[in-house]
Amino acid sequence: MTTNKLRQMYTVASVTFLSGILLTSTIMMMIPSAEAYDPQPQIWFGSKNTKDLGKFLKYEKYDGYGWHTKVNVMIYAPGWNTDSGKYDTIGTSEDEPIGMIVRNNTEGESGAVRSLSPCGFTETGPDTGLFYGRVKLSGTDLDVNGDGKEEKKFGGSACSNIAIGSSKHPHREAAKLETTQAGALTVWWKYNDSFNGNEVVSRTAHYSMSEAKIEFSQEYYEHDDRILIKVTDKDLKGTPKDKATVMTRVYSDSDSAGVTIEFDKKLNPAILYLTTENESNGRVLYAQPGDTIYAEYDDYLMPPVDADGRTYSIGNCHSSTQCDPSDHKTILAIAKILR
Ligand SMILES: [Ca+2]
Ligand SMILES: [Ca+2]
Ligand SMILES: [Ca+2]
Repeated sequence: MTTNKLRQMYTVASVTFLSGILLTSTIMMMIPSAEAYDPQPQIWFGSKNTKDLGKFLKYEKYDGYGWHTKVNVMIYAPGWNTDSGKYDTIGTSEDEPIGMIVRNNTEGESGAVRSLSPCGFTETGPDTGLFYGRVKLSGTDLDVNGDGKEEKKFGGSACSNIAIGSSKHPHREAAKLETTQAGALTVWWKYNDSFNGNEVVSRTAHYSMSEAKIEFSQEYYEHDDRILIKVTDKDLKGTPKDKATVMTRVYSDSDSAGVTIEFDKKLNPAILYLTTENESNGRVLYAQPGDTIYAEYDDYLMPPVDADGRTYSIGNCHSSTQCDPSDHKTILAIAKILR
């Protein structure tokens, strides 16, 4: 055998040896330990309140939640379905807690960081291995409409810990956490507290106040048409009753003072009529044929930065009747009155 051939064989042998090591270590990594034999738990967030995983995952969502809304959380953990005949629970103990934390983007604001645990989840059915909980982002008391007075009944942070007995089922509300202008919610579950692993699954979603929209029902109106004005502000929708008065200022080229119209609690479209003869009053606006009409809404619940790059901060309340004004944006809709 020549020296050359020897060297070649040596090279081949070492490659085989090396790949042998790699293969062995790959296999070793793939062999599950006895206690982690079940599939690794997984966690998802979604905007749909459903216990059906397929439907839930169609509405999977981690961005664009409002400051005052609900986040649905699903945890897949077949190893914790210990009794196929009953609804099991997870995350209720100090050893294996489900915890939640909210971080707000502005330090020092009310509810800036809140961490809660343990918050229990229940199985979606007796034998599913899927566990479900709803998290309420509860907002915080603040002046939502710029009148200097605080709107109450927002806020509050609590875990509905099913282990210690709670009136609220986790499918309705596992926890609620206080939120402000924008930030993030993280839900985590420490599912293994054994000596060789602090194993945790977690997910994070981002939330923010958002810019409102205002629109007329049509671009052009005849003078005797019924006019509808709609305000869409996700930040006020679904808030408890009697929270805040939401108004729009409506005016025309012929009457720049115009009228102020109040929306109902559900923010249903407001109705407006036109007159060419009388002064503006109530829901009737003085306008001449050919005028442009205008509807304005002041949004005091703005995101930290709007689409144009302008920044907005939320004011603090020193008492319930003394609030620093928040930065606001005036949002405008226009329509044309035909001749
Ligand atoms: Ca079960
Ligand atoms: Ca107010
Ligand atoms: Ca808003």
